[in-house]
Order: sequence, then C-alpha cells, then structure tokens
Amino acid sequence: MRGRMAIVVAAGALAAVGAACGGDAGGAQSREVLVDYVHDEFAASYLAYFPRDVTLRPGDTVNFRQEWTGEPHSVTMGTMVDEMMGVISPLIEKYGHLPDDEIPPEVFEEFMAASAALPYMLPDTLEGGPVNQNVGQPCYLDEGAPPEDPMEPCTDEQQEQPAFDGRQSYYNSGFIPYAGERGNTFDVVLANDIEPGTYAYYCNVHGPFQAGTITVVGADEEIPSEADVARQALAEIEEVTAPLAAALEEARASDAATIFGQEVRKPYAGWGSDEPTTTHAVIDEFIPKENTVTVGESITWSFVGGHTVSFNVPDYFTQLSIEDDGTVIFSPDALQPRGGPGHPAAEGPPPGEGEAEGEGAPGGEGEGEGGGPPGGPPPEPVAVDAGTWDGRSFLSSGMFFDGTYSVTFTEPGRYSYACLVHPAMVGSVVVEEA
Ligand SMILES: [Cu+2]
Repeated sequence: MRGRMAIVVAAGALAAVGAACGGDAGGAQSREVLVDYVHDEFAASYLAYFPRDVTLRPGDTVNFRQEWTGEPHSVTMGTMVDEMMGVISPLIEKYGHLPDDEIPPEVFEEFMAASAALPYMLPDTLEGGPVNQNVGQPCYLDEGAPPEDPMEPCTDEQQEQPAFDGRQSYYNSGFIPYAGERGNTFDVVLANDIEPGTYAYYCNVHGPFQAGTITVVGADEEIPSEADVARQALAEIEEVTAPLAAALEEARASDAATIFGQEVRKPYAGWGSDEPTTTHAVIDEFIPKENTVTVGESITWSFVGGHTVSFNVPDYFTQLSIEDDGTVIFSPDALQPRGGPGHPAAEGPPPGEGEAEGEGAPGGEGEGEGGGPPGGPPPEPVAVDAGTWDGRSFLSSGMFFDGTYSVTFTEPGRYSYACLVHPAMVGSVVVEEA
C-alpha cells in the first residue's frame, strides 16, 4: 500500500494557532487542524492532517489550515466516507506498517475495492487540463453520491457549504486552493444537532492514507484545549519527520541507492523514507542542490516521487488552480515536458524502453503514460535524454514519478532550476568552460 502512495504527486507557527475563539468557556470553540506541513529544515510534503483526531462539541468549528507545499488536498467527509474508512482504517492499522510483500493480496484487494467506491479528484491518466470536476469542486449532499460523470460538477446550490451534521452523505471541500478567498482554509461548523461520535474524513487526491477524524462529544463535556491540540499536532509531525530526516542524511551521504525498489544515482530529484509507515510524507529536495559540470557534459537526475526538473521557469504557478467559472485544472505546463523530450511526452521513449542504457532518443515513438495517480497502475521507469540545452529556453522534464532525465549543457554559466509542482524544491547547475 505504501509503494502505491509513494508514486503520488507534496512554517508552522503552531504556537499561534487558532487564537480566534479560545478562552471563552461558555461560547463555541474552534480548533485548528493542519493540512500538510511546511518543515523549516528541509522541503517535504506531508500527506496527512495534524493532529489526526480532534475533539469538539456540537456548535464548535474545525479550522482546517493548509500549509502549501505544492501538493493539492481536499477534506472530504460524510457517511460515504465513514463507510469507506470503516473498512479501510482497520486494514491500515493492522497492515499499514508492513512492507508490501508481507501484506496478503486479499488485503490489497479489499483496500482497493473500498477506496475505489468513492471518486478521486485526479483522472487515471494525467495529461493536464480539467481534473474530475464531480469531486474537484466543492460538493455537499444530504443524500446520494456526487455525479457519475467526472466532468459534471455538483450544482451551485450543492456547492454551498452547510454546517456538518454527521448525516450528510457527502461533504467535500473540493480542491483547497493556495490563494484567493478559500486560500489554504476550510472551516467546518459542527451543527448543533450533530450526534456525539467519531466522523471520518480523507483527502480525495491522495487517498485513504491521508485521513483523520473529528470526535464530537456532548455539549457539557470537556474538550482538549487549543494548546493541547497544537502539542499533539507537533508530536505527530515530529514522529513523521524523524525517519524522513534520517533518510535525507543517508541520501546526502550516498552516490547511489535502491529506494522504493528502484536503483537510483545522484543527483536525486526527490527522496523519501523506505521504512513502511502509516503516514506518508516525501522529501521535495534535489540532492545535492548544486552540481558542477564542464561544457559538453550531461547531468542525469534520478526521480523519486512525482517531480519535474525545470529550467528558466515562468513565474510561479500552482499545479492545480481554479478558473473563474469554478473549473479545477491541472496545469499542462507543470505536467508535460517543455522545450525538449521528457515524460510523459510523445517524444519520449515508450515506458520501460531504453531504461538500462539511457537511450531516450529524441523523436522516439513512445506513448508515455501519464503519471501514476491513485487508482492508476504505476508506470514503468523511463530514461529520457533531453539532448543539449544552451541555457536560454524554458526546458522542463514533465512530471516523472521514477526513471531518469538527462540534459547536456553547452554554454558556461550558472543555471538555477526548480520542480514545477513543489515550490520549495530548487537547485542549480554550474557549467564550467571545458
Ligand atoms: Cu517536486
């Protein structure tokens, strides 16, 4: 299960969180839950909510606050989600910490069947353009499922957010944008008549491994303070960070490695921890950050996770964004190669071909399969040679999930580059005179 998640496309001021409604013992309270996390020591994406469970009373509010790492997320709840997580949570608890090959196949099947019962935001094949609008846009339903046609959003009326009463069938933030009116926030008011109990939510981009719960207690019961909630969030973040930090140390010290079943060679584009875990997080770093070559030499990046290697990038844009009419689109500029062959380009080699020799000849006939979103089969690693680059044009690899990308540098200079999906992921190439 973790291997599948590893291919998915990811400055906490915790002390100051949720100051809005604290202190007033008599009135409605609010508690903050972080969506993703920006670590200040290295760039990473945390496909998780912190803390994983928050306790409130009817009439209180959960403030979901997203920390933007470039990864898109949703907060999706309702009885459909309760049902799905009712099957999946025990599986994750029992098997989630095991390596893939120690998990019985029927457990995978049960997991896949349950998670496939609800629609995902990203289409199986990533090409850029509109994502699945039925769940990419907000949707609040008293009963029934979101539209079956992925391109059909819920109606305007269904997109108006009511209080959460625990009985709605589907209660979905849709893509939580980086900026604008709904930028990085999603507030859930718990209805006055919500029954005490535990309510599940998950991210419909990254799947049921990114999940959490809201526990509702009776109106006269005690709930943990804001400080307690913030402390719990930080403890959970630290628990996830420790193996990542250790993996990053090892990556920096190595020249080659095997990770997620793939042999890789420096420089690495992205990294992660091979340790099985039930909380997924990935490192959004180029390792090392700087590489030096002489004119005529090439650099070959090994990808670990969904990233791009992109030179002369245009002004920052997010991989997902919302158009004026509400349509949520996946930027083709982030996904597709620009300025030369890449992945998943038509010019690239077919998946799996040329991977040993790195002979991704420009002009090849490949069909390049689009990425590996949840629900899609993992693509075969590819090796793409982008050919020569003189340092002047926009050059981007397109989104790789694994495999390699080579560029040969023809002009001396210092070139910075970035990953188009993870804004904190930057590096530079120094090209010296031959
Ligand atoms: Cu990246």
